[in-house]
Order: sequence, then C-alpha cells, then structure tokens
Amino acid sequence: MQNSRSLALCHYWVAFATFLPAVLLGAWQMLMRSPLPAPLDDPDAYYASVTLHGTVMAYVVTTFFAMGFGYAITATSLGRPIRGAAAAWIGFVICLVGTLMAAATVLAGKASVLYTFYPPLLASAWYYLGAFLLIGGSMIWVVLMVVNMTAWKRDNPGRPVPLAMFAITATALLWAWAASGVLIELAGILLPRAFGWSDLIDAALGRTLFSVTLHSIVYFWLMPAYIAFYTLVAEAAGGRLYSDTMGRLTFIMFLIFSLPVGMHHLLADPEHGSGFKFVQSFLTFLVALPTLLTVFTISASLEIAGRHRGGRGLLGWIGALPWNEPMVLAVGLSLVMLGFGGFGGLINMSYAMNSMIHNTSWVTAHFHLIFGGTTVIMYFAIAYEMWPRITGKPLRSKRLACWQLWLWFSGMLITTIPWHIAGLMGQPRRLQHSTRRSHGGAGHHLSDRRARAADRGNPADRHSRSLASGRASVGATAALCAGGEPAARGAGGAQRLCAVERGSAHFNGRDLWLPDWAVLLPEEP
Ligand code: HEM
Ligand SMILES: [Cu+2]
Repeated sequence: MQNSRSLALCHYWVAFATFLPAVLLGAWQMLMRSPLPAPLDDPDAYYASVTLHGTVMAYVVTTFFAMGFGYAITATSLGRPIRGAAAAWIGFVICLVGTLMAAATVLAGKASVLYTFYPPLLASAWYYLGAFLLIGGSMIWVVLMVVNMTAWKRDNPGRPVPLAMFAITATALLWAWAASGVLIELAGILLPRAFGWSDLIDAALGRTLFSVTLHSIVYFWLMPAYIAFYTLVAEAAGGRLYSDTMGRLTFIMFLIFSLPVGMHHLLADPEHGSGFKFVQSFLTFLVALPTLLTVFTISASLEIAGRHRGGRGLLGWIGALPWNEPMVLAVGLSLVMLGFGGFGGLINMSYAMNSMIHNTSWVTAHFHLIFGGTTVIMYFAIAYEMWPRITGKPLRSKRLACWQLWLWFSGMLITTIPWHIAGLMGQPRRLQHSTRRSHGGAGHHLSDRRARAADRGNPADRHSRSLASGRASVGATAALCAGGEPAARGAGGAQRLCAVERGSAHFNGRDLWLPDWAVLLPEEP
C-alpha cells in the first residue's frame, strides 16, 4: 500500500511544483499585455513564456494531476494495492523525462510555437519528442486504470465497481481517445518534418488531427473536478450523493459525447465544409446534458446535507452548509464560475456567434475562467482532501485553505471579466502588447509579425472578420434570412450577410460539405 501512496504523491508533487512557476509566467504575461511597465519587455521572451505557461498548464499539471488522482482512487476506493505499480513508475519517469525535455527546449528559445504548436510554425524536434513522451507515457496509466478496474470486478463478482473507480476509468478512456489525435499528428507530421525526414507539412491535416484532441482534452481536464463533485463533496458536506446512477450516466455521456466535436475549434478554417462545422456545432450542444445533470445532482446532494444539518425553508439549507470545509466551499465557487463560463461556451460553440469572438482574447478569458477557475479550484480542493488521506497527516489549517480558495476565485473573476470584454471589443489573443504602442513600435511590430506567423496555418484568420462572418452565415444566418425578421428590420450585419450568401453558391447542398477553395487557393491578384 505504501508504494501506491508514494505513486500518487509523486504525481501530485510534479503537478504542483510545475504549476507554481507557470502561474508566475502567467502573471508576467498579463503585465506585458497591460499598459503598465513590465520587466524584460521582449517579444521572443513573451512567446517562449506563453508556450511554456500553456504547455505546463494544459499538459503537465493536468496529466500528472489526473494520473495521481487515478492512483489515489485505485488505492483508496478498491482498498487494495495497485496492480502494475512497476509499470506505473516507468510511466511516471517517461512523462517526467518528456516534460523536462519539452521545457528545456522552450527555455532554450527553440520552441516558441505556443501550446497548440499549429503547423507551419515549427519547433526543434526535442519539443515534439518531449510532448510525445509525456502524452504517450500517460497511456501506461490508461491501461493500468482499465486493468485495475477489471481485476477488481473479476475478484468481486456481482458487486458494482465503486463510483470513483468507474469514473476515473471512463476518464482514462476519454484521454486515450483525446490523445490519439495529437499523437498521430506528432508522429506523422511534426516529428518527421522537425527531424528533416520530410520537407512537407500539411497544416490543414495537422490542425484537424489536433482538433480531435483539443476538445475532448477539456473534458479530461474537467473530469477530476466532476469525480470530486460526485464522490467527495456529499461526504464533506455531511450528506449523501443524491443518485449514484446519475453519476455513472454522466461519465458515460461525457465519454460518448466528447468524441466527435473538436471541429468546432476550426469554425473559421477553410479546409472543412460548412456542413461538417454546423453538425459538430450541434453535437457540441449535447455535452451540455451531462453538465446539467451534474449541476442538478450535486445541488440536490448539497440540499440533502443542508436539510440534514437543520436548514429550513426554500433556501435555508444553503446557509446551513459547512462553508468552512474547503471541499464544500470549492464546489460552491466552482459552480458559480461554471455558470459564467458555460454561458460563454455556448457563444464559442455557436457557428454564427463564434465569428464575433474567434481568435480574440475572449477565448483566452473563457478558458481561464472555466479551466483556471472551475477546474483548478477543484484540483486545489482535491489536494486538500487527498493529501492528508495519502500521508496520514491532517491538514494544518482549513481556514487558510478556505482563504486561498476565496482569493483564487476573486482573482479569476477580476482577471477574466475584463478580459472577456476586451475580446468583445476586438482585442486579439496571443499578442505581446495589446494596449501599448509607445515603445518605439519595434517590439510591437515584431510581436505583430510573430502573431501573424502563429496564425499562418489558418489562412482564414488573416481575413478573420469578413471571412468568418461570411461562412458563419451559412448555418445560422441562413435561418435569419429565411425568417426575414432581422433583415426586414434593417439589422445591418445580418442583412449584409444575407446579401453575401444569396449571391454565392453556398446554398448548393453539395458545397456545404466541401472546403472553401476560394480561400485555400486564392486567385492571383
Ligand atoms: C495567475 C493566474 C494566471 C494568469 C495571470 C494567466 C495569464 C495568462 C496570459 C496573459 C496568457 C497569454 C494570453 C495571450 O497571449 O493571448 C495565458 C495563456 C495561457 N494560460 Fe494562463 N494565466 C493564469 C493561470 C492559468 C491557469 C491556472 C491555467 C490552466 C490551468 C492557464 C492556462 C493557460 C493556457 C493553456 C494558455 C495558452 C493560451 C494560448 O496559447 O493562446 N493559465 N495565461
Ligand atoms: Cu472545444
């Protein structure tokens, strides 16, 4: 059992030890983008920093945290040592080596490609190799979760698998699917090009493969938070889970619904037809179902706890909950951020509305709120809960833990609300300076150029506004045109869009499924 404990603890240590410097980089980036003077004001440093911050937050912190949580769940919920601990340690070392390799390459200034590493931006092969080892190494964890669950089931016929184990195994399978896109992209496109074995790089195929990863990965990040909702919150609040079946249903739904939706990250890309984009936009809405189910089940569980503790009346149970328990406080704050963030997500996924905010800082604000906020605040609460269980030592101060959660929550709201608004006003994301032009222009222009290079793989972004809105109109504005209402009332934008679309061949049913050749192969001027 000791071995299983150290396994979980070592993974947590890597997650939080890398989190700290990554947060400091984030704070510095924010200073660079603000009108305040920032130390080391240099565009190359900025892009290296955003690459490192993004890579660490999106891949390192999350993967190590989920793996550690998985091992902790296996050891505690199945009540027996982990099977395949030796393999788990090998996986840990592979992931760690990959992390160090990727981080060193970024720090050496040889991989300023941002965490999405969209081709044709190209980094040193060591960065891709590091990412490949990190993501590939975590597949050992995936196999071990499945092996441990099935072995327990075999040894305990007729008994249901504990919910936490069921859920983490679903998470592992989700991750295997999510990772497949980026692993194929790395092995088939980026590594051969970076090593010089091929001199072609198919940017559109690379982006498409990455999109398979890019949406399902967000549920991989979110899953530990949902597992805590279902398995740790009710107990911490002093009640019981309203429905175990709802929990199992939720995790199955996440697994199925998150599979085919990544293309909504390519809504402004020309290489896919509007029809596919519209279908994937629609499928994305389905993922709202398990989330609504969760919000309902968790609220009901909290209500049971609150009434159990003497809360009366319609809302009296809320006040009766033990808000000084880090786990209970975290779930409350997390749900508030999920409410705001979920609303923003509906805008991102809508084919038409996406064109308002595509590639603006709205997007960065959105995922900081829902990932840095909703998700990470639960990672903190899980650490406060599991660390004492693993080490056998009680938490030093619950009060301090609650203060930390409040501070993180307030900070995330103060950061992300204006960031959303700036995005709506058209502030682009991934720019070193967004408000200052006073530094003689040099830094600004350089960063501008870099940002344009970052978008080169996406020709649509170059004409982002007109193009995105033009294409977006095929789906939703088509309905507007048909209904005629807003156009008749003279809503300028919609009217113009209708005019554009009526004049084009887009309503030819077959064309809806073809790429936008006019953008991919522009005519000579
Ligand atoms: C102190 C808290 C944080 C601050 C001030 C901060 C700030 C920033 C800034 C300024 C950027 C660059 C945006 C751009 O150039 O468009 C950024 C990027 C990013 N942040 Fe954070 N961040 C923080 C915490 C987090 C957390 C907790 C996560 C996730 C766990 C996270 C994930 C990311 C990712 C994935 C990117 C890359 C975005 C891209 O490449 O477009 N950040 N952050
Ligand atoms: Cu997505």
